[in-house]
Amino acid sequence: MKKLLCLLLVVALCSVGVYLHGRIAKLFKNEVVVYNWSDYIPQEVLNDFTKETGINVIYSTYESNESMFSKLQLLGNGGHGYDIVVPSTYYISMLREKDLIQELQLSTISNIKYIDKRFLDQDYDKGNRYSVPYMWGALGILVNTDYIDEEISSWADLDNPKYAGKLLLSDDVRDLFGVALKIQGLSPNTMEEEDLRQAQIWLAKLKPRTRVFTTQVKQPFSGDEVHIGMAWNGDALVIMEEKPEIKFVWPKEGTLIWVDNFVLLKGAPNPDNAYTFINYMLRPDVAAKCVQEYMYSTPNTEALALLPEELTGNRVFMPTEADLAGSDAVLDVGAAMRLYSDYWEKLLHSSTP
Ligand code: N2P
Repeated sequence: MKKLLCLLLVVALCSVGVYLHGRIAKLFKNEVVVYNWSDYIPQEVLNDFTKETGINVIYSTYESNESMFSKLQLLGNGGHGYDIVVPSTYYISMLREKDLIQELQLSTISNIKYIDKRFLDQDYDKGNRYSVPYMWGALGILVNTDYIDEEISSWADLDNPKYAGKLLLSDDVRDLFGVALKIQGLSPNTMEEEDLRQAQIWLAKLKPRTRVFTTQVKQPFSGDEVHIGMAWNGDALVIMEEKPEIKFVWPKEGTLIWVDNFVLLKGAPNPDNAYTFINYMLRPDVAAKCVQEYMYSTPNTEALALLPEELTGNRVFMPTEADLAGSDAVLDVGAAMRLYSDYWEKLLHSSTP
């Protein structure tokens, strides 16, 4: 009997020990949980951040605003466990409406002073109450001149039966439909169903010739799986370094421009660490490192000053006003976003003619 009591006591003490260990570990867990676009922050930058601050970065990635948004909606404030996400401007108000993000204490993000005023206090987030810009870029046409002789200058040039099986189109819904709307003279921020129907007709014509719908363009282009297609300028520059026969074109109709931003989620488990992280990412040397790796442009003026002229003078990286003439910023279309998703689904499931 005595033996049994002793054994029970030992078991009880062990359980309490395990329980306390778990609680204490949780209490002292020093981390920040970041959910970001893939290929957007170099691992070295994350490691340096941990070295400097002692804060571990729990990092995971997504491929589109839509997948990030639906995941957050699905998990809700209580369940996502993330501190920071990096939506494009037009998703900031959508996240706000769903009550998924919280106001920032801008005083804790002192490095916001390095951000170009032209990127601050914009209509989509007056006073930057919820967001701080990270990087910006735009869509253009990537062409492998080893295979394609035609002069490419317009989005309409993608519509050529010669490119069947070698064409890549973006699966970023707003970019894809934005292009299809633009070449018909319609607004890429339209909220009209009829406009989207028109856009979808053009895309349905291209669909059977399309090798792949993706924003992950590096692999298909570097493996010569595709010869022409839509690509963001940063990815284009990375590919062109490896394959000089590939050229990037700013289409004459203009393009779609996006800016991605750090936001703090409601229910963020580590808000203080999140502020430290955002402030770190805005440090000019850190922002410059991110640019050098992924070749997207930065709104951080001090970071731009640290970059080589060879890059900042490159029009793929830093398009001129003329390159971007006729371009549009992608804007929040409110409830009409549903139409874009519906027509995208229709396009995906339409049978080929
Ligand atoms: C880089 C992320 C691009 C972000 N892969 C497009 N908004």
